[in-house]
Amino acid sequence: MQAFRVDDMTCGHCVSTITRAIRGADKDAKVTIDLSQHLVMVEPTEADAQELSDAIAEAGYTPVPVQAATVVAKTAKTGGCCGCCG
Ligand SMILES: [Cu+2]
Repeated sequence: MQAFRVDDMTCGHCVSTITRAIRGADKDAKVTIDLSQHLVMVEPTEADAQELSDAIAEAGYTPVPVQAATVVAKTAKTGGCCGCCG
């Protein structure tokens, strides 16, 4: 999995633009976006990290590659909970 932090992704419009950009680079990619954490996670089928990053940049955003393992660990830690019951 490839993961990017995109700090200038701020709303649902950005999410759909970025999703479309990634699909343009890799049409069968599985795209998971966490808007609150500004995270874009991609399960690519043919594009590599550089191509995905370029596609996001071409859409007008600033992707910062992050370690997928870090993202998973962080997500696992917070779980599906909003934090209200932690
Ligand atoms: Cu937006």
